[in-house]
Amino acid sequence: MALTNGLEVQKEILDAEIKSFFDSAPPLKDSDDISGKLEEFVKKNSVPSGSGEVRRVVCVTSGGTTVPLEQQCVRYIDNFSSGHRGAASTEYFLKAGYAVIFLYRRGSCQPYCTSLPDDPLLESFECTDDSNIKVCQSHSEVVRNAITKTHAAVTGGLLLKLPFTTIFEYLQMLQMIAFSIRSLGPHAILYLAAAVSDFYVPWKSMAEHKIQSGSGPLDMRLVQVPKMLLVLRKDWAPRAFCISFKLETDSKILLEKADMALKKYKVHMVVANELSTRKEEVVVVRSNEKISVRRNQSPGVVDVECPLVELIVGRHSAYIENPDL
Ligand code: 9Z3
Repeated sequence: MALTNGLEVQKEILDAEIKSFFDSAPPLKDSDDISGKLEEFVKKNSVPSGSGEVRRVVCVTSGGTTVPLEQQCVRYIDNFSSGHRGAASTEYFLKAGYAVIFLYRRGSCQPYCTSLPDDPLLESFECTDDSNIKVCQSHSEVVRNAITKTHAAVTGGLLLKLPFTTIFEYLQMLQMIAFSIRSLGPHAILYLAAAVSDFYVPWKSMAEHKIQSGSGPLDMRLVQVPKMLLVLRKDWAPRAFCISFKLETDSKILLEKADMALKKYKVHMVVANELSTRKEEVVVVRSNEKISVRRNQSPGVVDVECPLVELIVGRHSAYIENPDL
């Protein structure tokens, strides 16, 4: 009884922290537009296909959130995430027949675009005369692939791309998405590959204008971002198949931390990865199994996300069959 009360008190504190985070966050500028797009997307993908199959929907989060230091933001804290994991995974989920809500950091990697050159516009095209531009032969295949596959997925209503920049935008949008996919029950997946800031400056205590230099060291207090994973699991979308990611730089603590996250947040799966080897290997951690997933070295298979998504689709199918297991 005492323990139950203790947990209840902890949950109440967390709920209060989360409420305060959302209440004080700057409101999303285009929230009506986003909810309209989400509603339409989920509605379209809720209709069973001709074969009677219900379409599965995955929300892939991708790239890193920023932490603004000024309300009229000149400086911010950022992180390393390129968004490659999220973009590549989106391609494999689409290939597996899922509809994808791609919640991505503005300017980060995009599905079907990961093989484009670093400066796609300048390196892929050339001007043939004053009025004509053509794709360079060397890049025509990847440009064609990027354009046709993206357009097919978006116009077919299978890919909804929603950009974020700050931690405030990311968490507000994640909550909106979780609420909108609730109705899909176990057919939905939350695949949380975005690198989310652990600390932030609360909007109310943030300087309004550019912080001035010249008066010695900068003294600034960052507070912990409330851990939303638990409420995401319990309250926002309790029946969705939930996959979080754990990143560490020290391989000695990685699996232990992934295990802790699995138990603490009650997600269905934690994908553990180490910064330096994240493109080669990840470990899928579940309550009853730990599976190492490696990038296939054979030519033509380039991403670790290919076998990772394949494994997830299998586990998701089992979950749909029996969500209580
Ligand atoms: C990941 O661990 C992703 O796999 C990466 C992918 C960000 C490493 P890239 O975008 O890299 O392809 O360059 N994402 C989760 C990172 C994170 O913030 N995890 C939190 C933590 O480790 C838990 S939610 O504490």
